[in-house]
Amino acid sequence: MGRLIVVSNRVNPPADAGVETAGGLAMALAAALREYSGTWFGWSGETVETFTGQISMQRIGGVTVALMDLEDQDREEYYDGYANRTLWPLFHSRTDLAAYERSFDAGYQRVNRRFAQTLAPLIGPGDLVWVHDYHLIPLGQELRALGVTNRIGFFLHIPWPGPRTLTTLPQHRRLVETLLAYDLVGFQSQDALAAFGEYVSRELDLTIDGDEVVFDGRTTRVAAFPIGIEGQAFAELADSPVAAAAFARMRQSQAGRRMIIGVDRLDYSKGLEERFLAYEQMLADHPDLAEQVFLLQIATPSRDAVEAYQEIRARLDAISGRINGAYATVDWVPIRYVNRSHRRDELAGLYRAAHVGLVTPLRDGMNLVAKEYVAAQDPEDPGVLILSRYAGAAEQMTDALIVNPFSREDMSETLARALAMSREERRKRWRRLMDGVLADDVTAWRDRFVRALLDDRVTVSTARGDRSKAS
Ligand code: ADQ
Repeated sequence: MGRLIVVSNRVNPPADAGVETAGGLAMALAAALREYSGTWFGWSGETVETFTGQISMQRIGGVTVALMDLEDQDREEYYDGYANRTLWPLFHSRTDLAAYERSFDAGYQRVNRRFAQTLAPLIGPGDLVWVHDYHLIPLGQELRALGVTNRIGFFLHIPWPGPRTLTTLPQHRRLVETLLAYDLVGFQSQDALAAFGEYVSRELDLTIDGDEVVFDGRTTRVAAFPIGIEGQAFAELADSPVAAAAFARMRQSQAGRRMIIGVDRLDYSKGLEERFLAYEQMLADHPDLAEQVFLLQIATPSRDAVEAYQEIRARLDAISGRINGAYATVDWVPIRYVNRSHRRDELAGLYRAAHVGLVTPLRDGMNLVAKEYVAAQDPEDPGVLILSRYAGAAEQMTDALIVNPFSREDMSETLARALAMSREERRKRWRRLMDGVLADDVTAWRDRFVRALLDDRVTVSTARGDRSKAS
């Protein structure tokens, strides 16, 4: 094969010494690119007055990075607009927050065309193109329109909505048809794949035969490729000096109390409001637990330009303040709510110091925090993972305590159960979870996708216990 060209909205290769801060996805894609001597192409995050299509090439952490600038209007209509205010809420089943504006749609099409025009000259014979996420769904079709015949794959990091939800989008049909210009389309979960299948059958009158769907004379292969983390490396990070220091500092400040941890981007899909209220419910239902536990919620603000994010932030400030006001004593604060971002090794130490990992999104493509929490645990004395049934990760991580994030009662009772769980049961559950995190890691994910894109007829279904042979 030729080179691997990865395309995503933003490009985030780890710097050489970036082990502490770069995310698992960035590390894995960077590793893939090094192996295939590839290129990572995307938006620089910068804007210029008039789009030029000029590419700035750099080598960062052993990876070739190709960046282009966009215009202010592109940022508003394509990024803040169609990506963050239309597709993100819609694909997370929040039609109440989804804005359907014609200018957003036009901006989305324009920027995808700009990506295609700028990228096409970089693609050589035999190169594989791997496009990432909802910002760039039409990119494959735009490249085809420019005559690119290479194999092009697409991976969706977020959920696929149910057909009724998706049809609220005025351009739903066009959007899905553009997806069928790819050779391979990957989803995070069987649930997302099934929802996609339902849509194409209902709205396009197409059937997925095995893992193939034919549209307009072209065959697209569709499958679930659950993403993983660098399990082994993250476990090692939890043993690093920075992690050990964070762990020790935390344990000291805990004063014998048990800690529940939540780590999320500050986003309405993560169920933070419901989580705070369920924790409050637990304090009300189990007065014996007062002063025995506390919740550390780390929530890094994101997408501040979008109003819905300002609103959720204000609501969380208010709810955490109210709960702390109602329950705190002179030497105990029930919720420690932190808006800072943390180094990855520090985060690993904090995960390890927590008796319970509370991961309760209302909708989530996968959720990597659940996997990081497991990887960071002390094998001798691991904590308990509580996981939303609506996270893609719930399909694989069946040894977690699975909850309904919309039910305060369920979450409150599950928290009490987790806090009381015997060490024996914790170890048993953790071992099985950890085996999964190590086996289905980010390298396995990447290799499976790239092999499938090369049309190597190998295992593509990776839901645990469902390793069926394709074709
Ligand atoms: P996200 O919605 O960003 O990702 P998630 O999978 O949980 O959600 O990944 C978040 C990452 O950011 C984790 O690696 C976490 O450690 C890190 N992080 C969060 N808060 C942090 C903080 N305060 N400091 C430092 N690091 C922090 C999208 C989809 C997910 C999907 C991923 C990958 O929404 O469903 O799992 O992509 O495909």
